[in-house]
Amino acid sequence: MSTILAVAQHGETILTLAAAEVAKSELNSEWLNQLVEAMHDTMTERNGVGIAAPQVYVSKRVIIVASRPNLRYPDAPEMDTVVMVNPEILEKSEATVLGEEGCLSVPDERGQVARAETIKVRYLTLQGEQVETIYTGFPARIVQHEVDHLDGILFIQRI
Ligand code: K1U
Ligand code: ZN
Repeated sequence: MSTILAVAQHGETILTLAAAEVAKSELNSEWLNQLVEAMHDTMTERNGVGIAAPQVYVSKRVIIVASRPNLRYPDAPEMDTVVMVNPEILEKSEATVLGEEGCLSVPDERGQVARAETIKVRYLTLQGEQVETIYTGFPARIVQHEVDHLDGILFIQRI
């Protein structure tokens, strides 16, 4: 059974807050696994390529990144879905690229946003394993957009 959650919309306070870190005691927990499953179902139902917990009214530092080729980014890599707990962008390339973004919380608006082309990110898996990885291009854009949600920033503030 899939669980589709309501998505917070531009203007709602939850989207302006800095989300709280997930505590060690919450890793591997039933509630965190259920939250991520429901976020995944909601993202898929809305045809998104990413989602952040504050968008479903949970002010915690959890994001999902799910790059796939699309009309705007036909060359985007098809990634296995990545769940990131407490993600931190450790490094950003000086080089930036302009690219179109949309947002499940800002319906009917699209805009060109400059983002670092390459980033190094550190995060925890749902099991608490620490991962460091480098993303470039569209996946890097999605991570930056989703981490912005954790800091209370929407893409329209970057246009
Ligand atoms: O966080 C969100 O609101 C989801 C958002 C993620 C995102 C899209 C594009 C660039 C960065 C981050 C979406 O999935 S919007 C819908 C979408 O699939 C899409 C929109 C514009 C360009 C490419 C894809
Ligand atoms: Zn968004």
